[in-house]
Formats: sequence, structure tokens, C-alpha cells
Amino acid sequence: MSLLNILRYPDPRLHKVAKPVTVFDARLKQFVADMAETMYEAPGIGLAASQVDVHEQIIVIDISDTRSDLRVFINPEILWVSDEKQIYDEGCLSVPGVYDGVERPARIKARALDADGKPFEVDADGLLAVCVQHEMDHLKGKVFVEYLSPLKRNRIKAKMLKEERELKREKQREQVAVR
Ligand code: GNR
Ligand code: NI
Repeated sequence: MSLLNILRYPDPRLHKVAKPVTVFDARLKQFVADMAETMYEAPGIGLAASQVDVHEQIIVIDISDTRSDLRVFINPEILWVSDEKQIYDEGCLSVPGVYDGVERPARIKARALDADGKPFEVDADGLLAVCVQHEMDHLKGKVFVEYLSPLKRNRIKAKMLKEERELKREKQREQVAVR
């Protein structure tokens, strides 16, 4: 098992479009296990492979309070969305510390494959519907801040770049300390 590095907005690699998985082997299962470990450690309720710089259609989700209901979605497709919308205050492990309202269809029907390549369908509402749509956006190269106004997005971008500079400086100081 290993923890994977999560890309931070505005990293351009977050905007790459993921390709379908074609091979269902032990390597895929190991990667799914690493994604789950990374999501639980973060901690987050979902993670898309795009966020760890792997541009294949792989998502892990666990919205349970007990962190014991892992769902794996490979090559997911939306089959139906409700006309009814819901606004949810979304966050993202690639945009830490930022939360804002996003309007999306309140209910969806989706189809995906599990880690064995076996198809399944899911009817989702509430947080699960939000999370599946948020993660499927990542696979298309879309981050939730792109639903916000350009003003908000630019402020978030500036805040993230400032934090990145500060993180880099901290790392350099650590390096000097061990030399
Ligand atoms: O951990 C996460 N929480 C969350 C909260 C509200 C709406 C969506 C999410 S997904 C996010 C993890 C993440 O960034 N997945 O891509
Ligand atoms: Ni996210």
C-alpha cells in the first residue's frame, strides 16, 4: 500500500481528460487500493485518478460515517439526471480550504464497472449524487471552482499559488536543516 501525491489547483494536469480502463488486472486493483488509502488518509469522501496524475477513468468514493463503505467506479457513465437541482457546499482535496455552493442535478442514475470489470448501476441522491458528479467532472478535467464566478475563481487561484510558494519555501528550509 502507498499514499499517492494529490495535485493541487491550478496544476494544469488537473485538466487532462481521462481515458477508459481496458485492462482489469492485479495492477489496477493495487492502484485502486492506493487511491482508497490516499482518500481515507486525506481525509476525503472521494478521489478521482486525475487528482493523482493518472489519467484513466477510475473513482473511489466513501460517504459513510464509519469509513467502511468503499465504492469503486471505473469507466462511469451518467444514464439519467433529474430536472430537480440541489446546491451543495463543495470542497476538493485539490483545492484545500475552499468550500462554495455548486448547483447540480439532485438525483442521477449512473453505470460503471467495479474493480473486476463487472458492470453495476446506481441510483444516487443527496451527497452521493454530488460526489459522483464531482468525481466524474475530475475525469473530464473539470474542477468544481470552474462553476464559480471568474472573480471567485481568480481569488482562489491567487490564494492557492501563494500557499504553493509558502509550501516550497518550507520544503527548502527543511532541506537546509538536514544538510
Ligand atoms: O472530500 C471531499 N468532500 C466533498 C465535499 C463536498 C462535495 C464534494 C466533495 S469531494 C471531496 C474529495 C475530492 O476532492 N474529490 O475529488
Ligand atoms: Ni475533487
